[in-house]
Amino acid sequence: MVKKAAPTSSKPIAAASKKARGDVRGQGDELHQQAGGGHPPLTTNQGGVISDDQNALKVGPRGPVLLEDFVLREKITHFDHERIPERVVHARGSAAHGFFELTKSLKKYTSARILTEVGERTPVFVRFSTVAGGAGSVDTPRDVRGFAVKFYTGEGNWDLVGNNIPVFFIQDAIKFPDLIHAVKMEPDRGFPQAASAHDTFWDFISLTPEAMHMIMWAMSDRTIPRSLRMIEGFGVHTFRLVNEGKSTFVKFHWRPKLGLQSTVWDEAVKLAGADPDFHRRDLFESIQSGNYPEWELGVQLFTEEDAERFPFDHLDATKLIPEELVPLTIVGRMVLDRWPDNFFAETEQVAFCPSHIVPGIDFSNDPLLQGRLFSYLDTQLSRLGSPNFHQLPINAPKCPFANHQRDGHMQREVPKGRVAYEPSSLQADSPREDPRRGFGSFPATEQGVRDRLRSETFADHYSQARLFYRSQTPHEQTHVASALVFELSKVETAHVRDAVVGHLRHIDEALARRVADGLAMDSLPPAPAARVAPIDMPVSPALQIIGKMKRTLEGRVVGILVNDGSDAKTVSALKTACADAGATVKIVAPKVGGAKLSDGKKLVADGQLAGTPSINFDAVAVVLSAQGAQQLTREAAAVDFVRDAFGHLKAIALDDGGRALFDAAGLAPDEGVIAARQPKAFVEGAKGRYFDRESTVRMLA
Ligand code: HDE
Repeated sequence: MVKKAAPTSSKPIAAASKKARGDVRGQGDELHQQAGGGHPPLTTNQGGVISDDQNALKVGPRGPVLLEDFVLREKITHFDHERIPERVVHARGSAAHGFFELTKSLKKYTSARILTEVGERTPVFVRFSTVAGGAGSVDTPRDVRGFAVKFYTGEGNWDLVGNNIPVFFIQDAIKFPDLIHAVKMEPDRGFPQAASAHDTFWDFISLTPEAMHMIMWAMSDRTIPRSLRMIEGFGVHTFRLVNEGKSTFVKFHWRPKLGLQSTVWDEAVKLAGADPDFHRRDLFESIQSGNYPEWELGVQLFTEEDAERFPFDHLDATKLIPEELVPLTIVGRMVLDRWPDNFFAETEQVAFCPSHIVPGIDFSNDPLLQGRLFSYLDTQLSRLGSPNFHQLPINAPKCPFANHQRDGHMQREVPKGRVAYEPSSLQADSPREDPRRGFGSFPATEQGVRDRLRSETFADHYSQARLFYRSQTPHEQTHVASALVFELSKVETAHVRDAVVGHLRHIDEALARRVADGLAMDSLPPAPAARVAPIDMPVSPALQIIGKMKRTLEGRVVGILVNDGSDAKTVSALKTACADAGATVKIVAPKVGGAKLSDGKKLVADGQLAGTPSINFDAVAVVLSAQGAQQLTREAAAVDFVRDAFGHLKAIALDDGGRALFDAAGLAPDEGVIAARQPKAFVEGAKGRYFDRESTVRMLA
């Protein structure tokens, strides 16, 4: 037994005694390996080379650590300060670099170069986010998705900070803190995280009729997207395009090349457990594999006179402009082709502000937008801690920029010269205004009473909610009703549930009845008084997802479940057919090392069965030998693999072994269950979902 030295011995610790115990200096038991290439020396932040980064400076091997150890203190202190406040909303996000390319000039309407020069590419950084959850929350709650684009234009940065839904909950920015306090976790209990299904949210909503249109969108499948690559984006507010003193109103839209697609609710719930990073991983993997996500930029252009004829106010952010009323013109495309090098430096530190605008684009009087113009700069100051956040590489314009702002925390620039003011006469190269090239606000004439007012034209809260609901396919209407039942079933306070159902009566009486029935209400609660009776607008199929879904396997993922003995030819034919149709194919096996197929060769798995449920895929194939199937009927993860794929309305290819597993799951085949020996038929089936199956697997509202 080694005798331990007294830790506080007053005697100097002799080198000889160290040696006797085998204590070593400058290294320990770590197994450093050469990663190839030359490793640069590890240094402190002051550039001093560090000799030992594993052992703190001590008095004797078991003695106290010395305060003098500046290497230890610097490392720990920096670590202690690694976190910055997360965003108060939209805390969880994923982002990527890319470019925007104009395909149609808007020269007639705007002087903004980014919208006038066809073929010119502008670098962009785009961050997608959920709204309510914290930075560490999951990717798939029912929530609005942020869609924030920073264009690094030659005329300065333009931030189009949008969402995947074209309207918003409230009409005036002064209500935003209340909305967010209501949806975030409740202050006394600290839950629920990333969920609107609780009393405070629905209490606020039930007392805020203007939210009803947005509620229809929030309860639709828009808030449970399959992939961030398959969402639309909207600037939401009306903006202006300005050219030679003339203003045209504009709404901005992003349209995904892969089409819109959503999950089904049960899938979204299970994804939260199976892969909390589902959307981030999907975006990362698609970019890393060269399948770059792409969107078209569309604009709706209209004049003041057009706007006067709309049966709603274009300055009200709870209203959209149906495409059937003002068609969309596609003017460009955006491609995301580079994942950030560092999550914190880029995705976390990027600071979007709707007030970042370029000459030729201007704001409207939308009171929600006007409030946002203040909020974002303000929040960046507390989140990033310095008014110099624009100097961070991800935020800095890529065009030259100079002014007389000085100093402040973390100033990175070293301005030269005596002059930090204007007017000045002392320095030839000091920056000056340029009335010709500089931003000029559109000189709109404004007049009115100074008061806390709301326009009478903002008073219709139900017509567009009705428009949205009635424009949906029957399947989508069912999803809205079921989502309302789910959310309100989590609301403990009966009068809040009643109040929400009361509002639904103004939207669609049948919807109100479905939801009331789903909540086992004995009778329909009364509808609240409405200041303006809702009108019936012509339905707008452009508001659907299912009706607009692209039948394609591009950008989708197909999972093939195999086991030892699976037929190699069938697996290979399915793989080829799916890959040829543009899908990514992943092999799932009970063991991650793979399975030995019928040809005696080992097929390496991309995922182990227990950790790779069918929830990860858009369609699945199950190819098993008789013996393999027999084994897997006793494995819950395998039974769930087919049961969930079926329940989530996916195409399923089965060979005889796969069919045995399917039968063991107690399922009855339908047209979406396809013979594995018919890969072409499977590819066709896998291009969509089988919504007609839904009523056979789920009791829906
Ligand atoms: Fe935001 N919003 N918001 N918002 N918002 C923020 O800014 C705010 C609104 C949106 O990926 C915050 O940097 C107010 C509408 C996105 O970094 C904050 C109001 C739309 C992002 C803020 C709104 C959005 C934010 C929090 C009501 C769609 C994430 C962190 C007037 C058009 C950007 C931050 C990113 C983030 C305020 C309403 C989109 C606090 C006051 C409407 C995509 O400034």
